Amino acid sequence: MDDKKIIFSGVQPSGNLTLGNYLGAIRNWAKLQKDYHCIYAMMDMHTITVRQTPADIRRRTLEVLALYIACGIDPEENILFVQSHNPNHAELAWVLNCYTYMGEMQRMTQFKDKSARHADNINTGLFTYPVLMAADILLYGADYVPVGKDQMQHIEICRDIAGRFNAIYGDVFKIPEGLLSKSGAKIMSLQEPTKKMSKSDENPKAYISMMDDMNVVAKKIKSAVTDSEGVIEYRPDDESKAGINNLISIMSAVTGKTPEEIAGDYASAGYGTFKADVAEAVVEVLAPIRAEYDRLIADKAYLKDICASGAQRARAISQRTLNKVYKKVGFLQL
Ligand code: ATP
Ligand code: LTN
Repeated sequence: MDDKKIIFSGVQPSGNLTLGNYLGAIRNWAKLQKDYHCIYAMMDMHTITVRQTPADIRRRTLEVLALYIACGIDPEENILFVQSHNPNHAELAWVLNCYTYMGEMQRMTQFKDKSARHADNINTGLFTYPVLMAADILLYGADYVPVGKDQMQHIEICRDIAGRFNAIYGDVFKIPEGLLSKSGAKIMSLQEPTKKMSKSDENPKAYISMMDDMNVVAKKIKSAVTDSEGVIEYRPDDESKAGINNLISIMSAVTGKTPEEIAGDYASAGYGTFKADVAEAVVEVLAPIRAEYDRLIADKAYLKDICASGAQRARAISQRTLNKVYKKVGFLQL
């Protein structure tokens, strides 16, 4: 094994991936593959913390994989697999549950958000979601976990759990670090720009799906909520500018220019012109990905082969960690 560091990340196949998922996560994963050993998973076990339609999870699992590849992630160089295809995740999660405190889980923002949104189904899986996520990461000895800002709290708790376990049993887990992308770390809803763009938003106008037709993408950007001030300025701390700030961030993420440069370019333009240009720039980035995705999703056998070999490779790595953990906690070895 060379001395390249290990990256682990994943998304849940719980809805059509959005521009937020792409700019905040997947695009960066593709960039990291040159310098790291990368392991990217489809987190299907996490999706059932919220009620789902089984056929949708199945279909979306392959869609997410096709999208990973369409975004430039090489399935030979990296390990791509489905979380539920490697039983080690559930096994380690159980052990880690016994080293995690109720109070820690109660503080999690995502738990608070999702239990408010799904008040009729506050299940214990939703509560211990971060423990399964910690298991995902720790099994592979990941050095870095590239995620959007909203997931940093879960990385912190993963580090706490790993550190606690190591303090009792010695150096078992590598302590991972979260890796935030420079631009696009938090793309906001197009309809309520103080909320993050989320694939599970009930209003489809709030997000740009990677599955949207290009004319729909353009239409959604053009109807994004802004303000009545009518000036294009980047004021990230001013909530009344949340809509414009968000469009500037999106433009910055797709063009590589800084938000200040963009605000300068459009200082004397109207919102209509600006929105049309943002729409064009976004479509330019998404259209080729979409074309490649359409080609890949037609070949289910190829995608399933990748899942099968990915799971095998993933398991070979994670089994070593799990064996060590089982031994340390005192489970009888034969
Ligand atoms: P859900 O709405 O179902 O909770 P989600 O859209 O937040 O899902 P996840 O599967 O939770 O998507 O996230 C996948 C990855 O995409 C994570 O690394 C997350 O931080 C990132 N991400 C999600 N939404 C955004 C966003 N709006 N901006 C930037 N990154 C995002
Ligand atoms: N919770 C993450 C998805 C996720 C994940 C992980 C990301 C599950 N396990 C391990 C990184 C590492 C999310 O909702 N984005």
